[in-house]
Amino acid sequence: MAIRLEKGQRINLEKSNGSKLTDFCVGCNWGAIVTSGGFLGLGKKVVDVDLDLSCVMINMDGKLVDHIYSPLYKQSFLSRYGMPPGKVDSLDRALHHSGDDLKGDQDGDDGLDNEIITVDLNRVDPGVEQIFFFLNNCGKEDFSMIPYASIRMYEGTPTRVKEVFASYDVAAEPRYAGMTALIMGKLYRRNGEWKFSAIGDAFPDANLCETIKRIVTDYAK
Ligand SMILES: [Ca+2]
Ligand SMILES: [Ca+2]
Repeated sequence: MAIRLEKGQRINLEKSNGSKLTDFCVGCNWGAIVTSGGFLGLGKKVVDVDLDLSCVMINMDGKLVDHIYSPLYKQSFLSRYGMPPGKVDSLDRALHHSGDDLKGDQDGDDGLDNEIITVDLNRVDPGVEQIFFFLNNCGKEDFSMIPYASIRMYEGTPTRVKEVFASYDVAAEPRYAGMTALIMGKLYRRNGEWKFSAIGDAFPDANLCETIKRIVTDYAK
């Protein structure tokens, strides 16, 4: 049975059969915004939602050592924040991003994740102590308008879910008004073992560079 994570919850990566979860996907599923405007609800309009699932790797000194975010971010924008170009693989090749989804589910929840980062914990560079996963919205919408957004850890591949280990859901709620970034959670080492902490904090960050700065300043130490 998959664990339904609560905000602030910390879990061991131990499966029900006692073995460790080391090879898995971190996937994010979300929907486009459907408005039923117009006469008699005709003229249904779908507003694309471009969320970006990204992650940053932090060493034991709390320093940013690696990142995965969309290569579609313009370098002229990133360099204003001193950030390197986006990429889909971590330097140690332990993590890989499936690619940038620009729209979200158009016809309701398809049950599949729109952006996925595959993780092989056995390959993570020994210098990496924490891996933060976060979401940014590239459009004008905030998380009170996006119908659903969830993050989950599962075994399988980006196109085939074998077994869900844990999930964390963010529903469209008024308290997310103005919030465009979500720090979803982190993998972290404790006494040589990897654990996961569901953070679930929302922020009105204008872009992912602001969120990365926030993670390094407020969360990584
Ligand atoms: Ca995206
Ligand atoms: Ca989906």
